[in-house]
Amino acid sequence: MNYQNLLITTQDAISTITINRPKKLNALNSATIQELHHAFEHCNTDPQTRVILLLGSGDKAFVAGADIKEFADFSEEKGRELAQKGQELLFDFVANLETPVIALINGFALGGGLELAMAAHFRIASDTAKMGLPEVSLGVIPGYGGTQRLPQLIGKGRAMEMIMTGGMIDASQAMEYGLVNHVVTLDELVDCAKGIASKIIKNSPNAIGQAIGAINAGFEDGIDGFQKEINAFGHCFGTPDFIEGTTAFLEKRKANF
Ligand code: DAK
Repeated sequence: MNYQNLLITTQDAISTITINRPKKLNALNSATIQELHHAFEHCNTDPQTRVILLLGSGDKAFVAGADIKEFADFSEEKGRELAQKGQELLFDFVANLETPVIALINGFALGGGLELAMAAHFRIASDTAKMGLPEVSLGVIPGYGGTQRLPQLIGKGRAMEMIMTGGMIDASQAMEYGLVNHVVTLDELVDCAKGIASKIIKNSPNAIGQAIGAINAGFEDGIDGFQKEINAFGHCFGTPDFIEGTTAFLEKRKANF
């Protein structure tokens, strides 16, 4: 696919998807959401890709939210329909990918931008990053999973405050809240993510995909996460990765997944 709003590179089993609308602070319009869906689907099925990094172009923003111009005249029905579609196409889609997705928050991550970063499996921020869910200042609420994922990540009280005030927190506060796993300088951001990705790549991709599914199950209503873990655990025993992992250990060599 010829992307208008994304740049994608793949090197050393790491694919980097860069949202490339710097003049609009990488705001998510519907075309970008469609392209992201396609890019994530492509990377997830690409045998050359073992980890996906997601970042925003430029040094100012990861994503400054959903494109306000686009949703300014939505009706109730359209808002509901697009929230559903957006979650299926992108936010839930990313959260449930078997391939690990790391969001690199390199500046503003606001509204839909923070929701996208929260859909990733974990986040690393630059010390210049600012994060918030300012939707209530526009008369709406977070519509791409923010009311669910923010309290899961930082706790209910903190999420209530962030969503009600619509304010921004900086990277160090995000670190204290557990919203991001690491804070580094902007210059170090990509290298830091690649260093973590290179550790992930040494492990079984099948087991990692199963672990993501089991962890996510614990946060889904009506699903028994422990049972999901039992089934996923059993599934691992029937895979070539398990044979390679255990054989390599017994032969005192590194596994080659
Ligand atoms: N949408 C569209 N354009 C945006 C944008 C956004 N979210 N954020 C920034 N831009 C554009 C600005 O309009 C400006 O464009 P030009 O005027 O140059 O053409 C350009 O990016 C540079 O922005 P600024 O000139 O404002 O830059 P500053 O450094 O002065 O300020 C800022 C940076 C991040 C503080 C400021 O740009 C800002 O407050 N941006 C808006 C933040 C925001 O409120 N984001 C939206 C949150 S609400 C939905 C589901 C979910 C959502 C919506 C619908 N459905 C299912 C339908 C989610 C909603 C949200 O994300």
